[in-house]
Amino acid sequence: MKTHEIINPPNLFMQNLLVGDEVQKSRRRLGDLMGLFQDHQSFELTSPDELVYEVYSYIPADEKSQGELNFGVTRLYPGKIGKEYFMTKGHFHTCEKSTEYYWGIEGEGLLVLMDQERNIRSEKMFPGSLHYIKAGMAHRVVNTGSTLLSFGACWPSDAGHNYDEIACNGFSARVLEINGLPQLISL
Ligand code: PAN
Ligand code: ZN
Repeated sequence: MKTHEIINPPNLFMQNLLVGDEVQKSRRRLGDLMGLFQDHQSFELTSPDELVYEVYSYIPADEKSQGELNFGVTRLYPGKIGKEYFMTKGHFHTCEKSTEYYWGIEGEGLLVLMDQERNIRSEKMFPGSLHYIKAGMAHRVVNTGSTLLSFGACWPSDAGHNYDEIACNGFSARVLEINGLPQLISL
């Protein structure tokens, strides 16, 4: 008879947050998001220090490793620039075959997806919503609520993030508050 060792896994995912020394943190403030929002005049009136979102990531393997997975939690704060809600930068994955899961933890918002032909679709996000992001789809999250929007993500370690395409050409639709309601408007 052989007794196997029972391992304690990293205790990182606590109360829907990622915490611990192995967790990488990044913050995006308004000053990091120049050019993202449509209304440049309103943007100029804001403080560049205002926090828009923070990303907590657990990246256990090298970015070039195949078959490995990363895990993250993003906390996107409520707010607007003019009529446009706070949102993540959004990106395509560099490896076009890479897929990803997002899931809603707290708050409400929209996941905006765009294919390479710039066709748009959007899914509501709420606690418990599950989103399978297919290969080749750019993805961005918009907080349409008045409270924090928190969501989880799981993506291949070798996916890579292509922000340039979105920085240059944007998404082909924006989420704006019109008559008090979020609307997805094609440009
Ligand atoms: C997520 C995103 C995170 C922040 O972990 O990186 O929500 O959004 P941006 O990267 O667009 O600023 C993910 O999609 N990883 O692949
Ligand atoms: Zn991604």
